[in-house]
Amino acid sequence: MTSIRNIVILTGAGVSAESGIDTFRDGGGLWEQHRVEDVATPEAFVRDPDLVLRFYDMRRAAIQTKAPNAAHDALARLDREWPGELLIVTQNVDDLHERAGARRVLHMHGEHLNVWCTACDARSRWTGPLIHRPGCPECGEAALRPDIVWFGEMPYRMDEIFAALEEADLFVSIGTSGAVYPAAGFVRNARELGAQTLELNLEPSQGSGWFDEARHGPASELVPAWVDEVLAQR
Ligand code: BJW
Repeated sequence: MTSIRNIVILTGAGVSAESGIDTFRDGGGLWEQHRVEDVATPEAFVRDPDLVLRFYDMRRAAIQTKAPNAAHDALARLDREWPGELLIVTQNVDDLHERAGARRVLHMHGEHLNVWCTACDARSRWTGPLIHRPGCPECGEAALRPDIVWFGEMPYRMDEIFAALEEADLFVSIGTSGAVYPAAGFVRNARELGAQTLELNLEPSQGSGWFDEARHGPASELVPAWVDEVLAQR
């Protein structure tokens, strides 16, 4: 590994799989149990809000019973100890990076434990259900929706992500299938901007061929080993 200072890490559902949170596209994953267009689009929310709210109430409750695994712990250690710039861009809507202690985390697809008021535009922390149409903590209107980026909506904080990619010496993608854009395109953006690129995933992702190096296996093994390696060459 040549000298690196600035790191951007993209994480996906595979990082949380060993914590017991379902991925989307693996066998038995969420999209085998639910049609995307029924639960993860703004049109679905207009068509059948009860179905969508129940789906997210169930998952919001479930993530609160899960705990970070060795991959989250290792990334939190890297965040604490890495002296250069570091940004963990996560597609995950759970809070396991933060519960492991990571601070430099950006949730590009939103967060289960936030709600977004479509009346006053406020975002608030929320741990309970939404199915009974509670009022917004800020304005009182019963206009809350999950603060999740659905298909067709713009992911969050893209300017910050691209600014970090421009400065990155190393881009690492962990536990993501490379099926969903714009995140799936970050490896190509990073390469064009001059970064080295590394994939850590259970199996080759859809974009595996774009990475300078790919290592395959469970995140709970690959990530701690890679973090040891990168911290050793500080
Ligand atoms: C392990 C493991 C272990 C398992 N260890 N690994 C046609 C072409 C191109 C793009 C489009 C198109 N038509 C539409 C689009 C755009 C669309 C899109 O990409 N669609 C594709 C399906 C084609 N994208 C959007 O709409 C996005 N918005 C957008 O593009 O706005 C316009 C724009 C333009 C330009 C710039 C910026 C913006 C919004 C996408 C929103 C995604 N939202 C979701 C759902 C949230 C709701 C919810 O949570 O219910 O976010 S989709 C779902 O997929 C979720 C995830 O964050 C995302 C990515 O999934 P992820 O994390 O990769 O999970 P999996 O399951 O796919 O993969 C897991 C991987 O882990 C696997 O590889 C396993 O092998 C591995 N693994 N165990 C290590 N133990």
